[in-house]
Amino acid sequence: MIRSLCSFALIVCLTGCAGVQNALGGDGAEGARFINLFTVFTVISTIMYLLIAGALLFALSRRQRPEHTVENRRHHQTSIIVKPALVGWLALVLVGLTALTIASFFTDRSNAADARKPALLVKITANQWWWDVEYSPGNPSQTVRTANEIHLPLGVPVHVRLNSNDVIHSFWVPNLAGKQDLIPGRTTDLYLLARKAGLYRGQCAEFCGVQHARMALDVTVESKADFQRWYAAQLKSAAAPATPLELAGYRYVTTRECSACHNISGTPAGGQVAPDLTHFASRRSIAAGTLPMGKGNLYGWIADPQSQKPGSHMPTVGLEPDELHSVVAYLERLK
Ligand SMILES: [Cu+2]
Repeated sequence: MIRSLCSFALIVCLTGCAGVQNALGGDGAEGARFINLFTVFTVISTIMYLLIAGALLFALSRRQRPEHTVENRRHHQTSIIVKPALVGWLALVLVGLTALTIASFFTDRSNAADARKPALLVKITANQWWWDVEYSPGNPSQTVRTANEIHLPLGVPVHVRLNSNDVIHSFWVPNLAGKQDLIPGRTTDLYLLARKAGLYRGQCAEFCGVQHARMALDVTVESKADFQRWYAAQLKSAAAPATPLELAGYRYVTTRECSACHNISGTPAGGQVAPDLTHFASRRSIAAGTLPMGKGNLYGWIADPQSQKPGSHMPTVGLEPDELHSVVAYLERLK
């Protein structure tokens, strides 16, 4: 009952964090365990606080009584150390601290158990200000590369291997688990076990430059069958252009400035320093969560990325209107 009330009060207090980016969501195994631990800490700390406040008020109320002379108080001070109340209080503190230690220990143990048998390896490399994502099952022909999104199969333990290409970032999907830093030159690890299907939002949680706030990650947790379908689609090469306009866009994107930075599998575009665009239009957002995926936003982003995300490494190329139309048409084809 107390636990439910505390959880409810916290949720009401933190409604600003509700939804797809909610540290109290408990939609991942680790996240749920941390909420339980947080609840235990809150309840025990609250009880301790109320007891201390009560004892203080009690002492103050007695102090104001006229019969409590200085001499009487001295007598009380020397005798109080043997009073049962003090022994009881020390025992309560000991029990409280022991309970907190045990709860922390078992939470850590359970998290470590999840990490023993991961069924999937996802390599995530942070860049200013986007996420490079690679699914590496061990067989190069089965490797999938995408950007600014991850898909996770429901109930499957996933090993996320983290690196950074420039500065320190932090990977955080609040609904699923805690934060983990991405450090240049050093690999760090995180284990995710999603327990509820849905769409979530990850966010870089370490200030990493002027566009730190626009470094988000779309997370889709889906059934194993849906995940396999998505994975199979991602393994395919990019869709071929189907109309003259798309063909013009294909020619521009794969032979001009775009191809120097972006990779599109099955085409001459093989750049490796910007997000992979092979299935770009299947994603939910543009530029690491900066804009929702859609024709209007695509026009705005490609025509003038610096006005949407100042400081981004995506340059303003200066396309002619007909070039812009064709590039947008081709990119929309990359489902
Ligand atoms: Cu960052």
